[in-house]
Amino acid sequence: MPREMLERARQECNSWLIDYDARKIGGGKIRGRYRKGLLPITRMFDELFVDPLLLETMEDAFAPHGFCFGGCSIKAVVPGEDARPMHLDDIIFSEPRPTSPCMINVLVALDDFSEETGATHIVPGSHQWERPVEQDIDYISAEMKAGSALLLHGAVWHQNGSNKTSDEERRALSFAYRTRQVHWDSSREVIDELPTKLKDIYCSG
Ligand SMILES: O=C(O)CCC(=O)C(=O)O
Repeated sequence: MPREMLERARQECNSWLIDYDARKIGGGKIRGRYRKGLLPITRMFDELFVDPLLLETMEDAFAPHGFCFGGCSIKAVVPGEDARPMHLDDIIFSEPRPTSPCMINVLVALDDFSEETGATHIVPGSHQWERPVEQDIDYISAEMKAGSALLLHGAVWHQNGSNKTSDEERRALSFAYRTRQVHWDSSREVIDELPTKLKDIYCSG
């Protein structure tokens, strides 16, 4: 993410985030923060969604069926928040899934991702496995500096790590591209407001 966009995002995203019950380390609930459906709220990231290198990568990953843009959200992992269960994102599409990946999630770090702050855990090679997701399994941590991006194949097993710090939030912008083979509902009003290049790749069913 360009530095200027990163600075603005870090400042402005706090006013977008809303509270929800997240899992607390050791059990119970903690006040988590997230926001789904950012497209109606800001035009700040439109340029990023149509970044030529990203689009080229998606062309390759989703060939020959083509792809579309599937929306954007922000999620914070707050101090004391536990890891989410290990999962894969393609599971939201019903079986049999027409292709793999059905989606690719791009996670841009708005704060540094470290093992302490809850960097994403990834199980290498799991996108090729057909067995159910296991929780107790070796993983690698996607530690990265703010502004860096992680591309998650829809079938790869992953989870956010737990945030073991007392005062360092780990926020991430997350946006997805999906195969055109899967139907997706979207709101016409939002689509009409998008810049042409983004509108062209927005999932319209
Ligand atoms: O926030 C993270 O590190 C992982 C995000 C995640 O699990 C997801 O988008 O499905």
